[in-house]
Amino acid sequence: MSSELEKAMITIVQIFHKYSRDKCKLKKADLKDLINNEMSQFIIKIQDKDTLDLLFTDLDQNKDREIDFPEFMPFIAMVTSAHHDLFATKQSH
Ligand SMILES: [Ca+2]
Repeated sequence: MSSELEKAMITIVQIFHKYSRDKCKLKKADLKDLINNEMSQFIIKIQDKDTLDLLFTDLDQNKDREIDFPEFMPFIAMVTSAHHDLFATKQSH
């Protein structure tokens, strides 16, 4: 039986594949859907195109206009880290 952390890791993989489908890569619209549907509590919904373009360009390390899983993970790490900072701030008060 998987631990809570392992379940969380499996969920990340499953969510990535839900949006990347068979090609295992996220196009810009897929990334937007993933963020807006699955991360709306942690980050503000992406409304404008400029924000999405900036984020997408930042994550797309090899510039093939798609986000593969290794390119996606730093984004998860970044958002999780931001959540940790918020959590740590709340704990210290
Ligand atoms: Ca890429």
